[in-house]
Amino acid sequence: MKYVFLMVMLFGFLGLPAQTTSEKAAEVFGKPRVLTLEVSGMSCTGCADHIEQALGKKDGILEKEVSYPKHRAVVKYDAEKIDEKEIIHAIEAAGYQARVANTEKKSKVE
Ligand SMILES: [Cu+2]
Repeated sequence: MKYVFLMVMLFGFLGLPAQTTSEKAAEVFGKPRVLTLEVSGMSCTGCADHIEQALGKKDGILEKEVSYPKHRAVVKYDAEKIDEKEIIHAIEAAGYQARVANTEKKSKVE
């Protein structure tokens, strides 16, 4: 039981500076948010690269990771510069379909 307590202490200690860092990032980047999209229309890993390039040209995209096998795109963006609609539109303009994945939308299920 002492060991568990020690682990909690350790995680608490490690978690604190991580939070401070993300708060600092918020000041620099505005409002960073993460969007997970289900992407259809990809037929190879080249398609995933193509979408990443298209997203890279958009202002406000902080990080992007497109997976062909998972049919998924995870985009970190600055909500003050770009919104979900524009991100989806950029993917559609590149020739694919995208919609918000259910994973982080639990509140909408209620
Ligand atoms: Cu392809």
